[in-house]
Amino acid sequence: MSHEEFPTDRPAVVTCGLPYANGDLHIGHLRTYVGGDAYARALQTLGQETAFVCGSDMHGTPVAVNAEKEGVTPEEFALEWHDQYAETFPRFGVEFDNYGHTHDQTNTEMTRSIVRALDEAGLVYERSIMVAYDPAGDQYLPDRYVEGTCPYCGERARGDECDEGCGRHLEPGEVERPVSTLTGNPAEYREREHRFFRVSELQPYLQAFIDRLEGTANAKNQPREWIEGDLQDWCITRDMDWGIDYPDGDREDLVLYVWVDAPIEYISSTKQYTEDVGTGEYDWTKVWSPDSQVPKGPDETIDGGEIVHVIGRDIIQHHTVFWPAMLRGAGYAEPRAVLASGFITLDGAGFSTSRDRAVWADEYLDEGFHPDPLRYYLVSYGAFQQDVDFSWAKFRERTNNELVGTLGNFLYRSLLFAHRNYDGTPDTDPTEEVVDRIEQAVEEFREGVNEHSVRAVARAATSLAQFGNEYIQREEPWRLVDDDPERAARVIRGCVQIAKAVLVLFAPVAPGRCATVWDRLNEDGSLAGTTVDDALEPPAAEFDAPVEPFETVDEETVTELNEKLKEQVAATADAAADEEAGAEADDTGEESEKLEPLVHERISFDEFQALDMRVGRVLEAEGIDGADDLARLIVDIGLEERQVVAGIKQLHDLDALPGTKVVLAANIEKAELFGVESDGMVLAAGEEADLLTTHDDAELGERVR
Ligand code: B3M
Ligand code: ZN
Repeated sequence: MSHEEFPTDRPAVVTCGLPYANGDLHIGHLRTYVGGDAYARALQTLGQETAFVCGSDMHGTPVAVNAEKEGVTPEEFALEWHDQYAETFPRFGVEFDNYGHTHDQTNTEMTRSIVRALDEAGLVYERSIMVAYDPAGDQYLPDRYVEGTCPYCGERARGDECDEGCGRHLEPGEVERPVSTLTGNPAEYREREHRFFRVSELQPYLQAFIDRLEGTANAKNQPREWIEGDLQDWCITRDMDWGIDYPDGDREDLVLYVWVDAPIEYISSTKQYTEDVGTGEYDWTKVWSPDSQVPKGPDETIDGGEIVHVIGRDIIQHHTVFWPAMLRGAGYAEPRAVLASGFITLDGAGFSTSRDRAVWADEYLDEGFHPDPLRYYLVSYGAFQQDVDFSWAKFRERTNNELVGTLGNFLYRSLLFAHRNYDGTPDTDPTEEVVDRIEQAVEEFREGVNEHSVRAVARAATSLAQFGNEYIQREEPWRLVDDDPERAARVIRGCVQIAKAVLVLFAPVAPGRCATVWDRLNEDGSLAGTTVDDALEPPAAEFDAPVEPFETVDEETVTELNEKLKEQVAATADAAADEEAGAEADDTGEESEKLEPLVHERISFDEFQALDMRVGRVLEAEGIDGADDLARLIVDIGLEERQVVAGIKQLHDLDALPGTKVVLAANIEKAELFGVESDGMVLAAGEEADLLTTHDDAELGERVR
């Protein structure tokens, strides 16, 4: 790795977080893949030697749990999804140089050799820990087989991840009040011997590493809290059958934790790429520097290529703490940059695969849309690390205004004018103003890549097209052709050059449509092989009539698609209700598996009275930055106003909340979540956080008994 500006003379690899091979992809999933693809293409456009790799994540409980539901083996289940992903990505222009999977031989061997190396370096030890166990199901409950309460923030959490609260990785045994997701019964903790990776020993290294790391601000800043705090060792084994066996038959009863072998696929996939194209073309060892001597000083690095990881922001800790620790411990080069994307909401609320509240990847294409407008939306709507909302109305607005109105309009009108009046490029030079403006766009593109911003890369091209429109409008070549033909030719010569540059610079974002326009220009090579240097190379003297690169989306389509989404969600809700009704009819008097069991321990009336609950009214509601689910509310409880934090960000329309009457537990201990003090708790029922209210005219501040 270097910290030189891109392009450098080392090979680069761009990777994307591996999708779990466990279900359909929706357009929310595509953000990191499209972002990674656009970034890898932009590096290549700068002339940087780059491989773009990924693979399916086949192991772990996310796959095992879903396979079990379908009644098939995890291997069959995961391979089927793997094949589907391998087909789907290219349909969105996401073209990996290699797309492997974590269960293949390359990754199995690579994983074992890395774990062995960590072991040999004295970084692995065994210790006894408490792991969740389901006595009714008679099995251990790793990761997603158990749920409970996060010990750090008090939110509901999965066994290995506080997915609804603070986002931390949780170690086995950490989740409080564990419940088995298999049977719904409370789980017990039992003692087991597991293997641990001494991450704590690498603390000085990780501190130096995080100072060097480039990428989005969230990836550089969030890990400090973990690295500089009490860095815990990491349990790298699980009580499961599905996964990569612990090497050398050492612990036959355990497999490696999925987060050990998953990132190693980044290396394996790069290696497979080299095996495919040969070391002369791309050498994975120059990137990852396997089996290097580990330097002593934390500031000394292992020499390697430019490794860039593109991920979702929920897996920052894995990529900036555990992964670099594994690489260092085993003697591999470290990542140069981590780009962590924000999440995507749909019409202001979260995607929900179980409720079919999603725009599925296939569905988008089946509607007849080209992938490029979606790529543009995903790349340019917000900064990469920001959360972004998708709606069909906004999709239409951006497609029509920016892609059709600015880019498409400029490319089509200028190239058509050139073709009709000059059969192609007029035989003269562009003005200095035009050349300078193209150079400026190339510079903005280069800066965008070096700032790890795909959005800035997109903007370099769109603002150049905007300039093109202004230029042609100002110069009015259609008037000049008769009055001042020489000047008209120069203007159009400039426009063709701008169009060529726009295509080169916009291709990372919209590779398909840009290539279609490019192919009409009679250029020698393909657009994918061009670099920024080609932006100022003279265009071909003759070329064909252009095609319109982008199509407008009409209003009726948006209305239809919104209706369809509503129907989809309602149909799934009806099906779920039918299923529930059926289950109730079959009910033999046992408690429903979906409901938490009743608490049998009784409390006294006095204890109940100790809880001070008041009628309140929401005055303000806003999402808390950086927290997926939390919102900050100001609630008027008659006697005073209270600020409270509630886990309702994804479940309610926050803008519509002010004015709503709620019930607030007023004497609960204060807490601080994401730096926001919570002074009280609003009461809500169930997973959807149905807010409790009063139905007559109870006044603000009245007590609830
Ligand atoms: N398979 C998916 C996720 O947690 C997980 C990523 C692995 S990246 C090495 O987003
Ligand atoms: Zn938490």
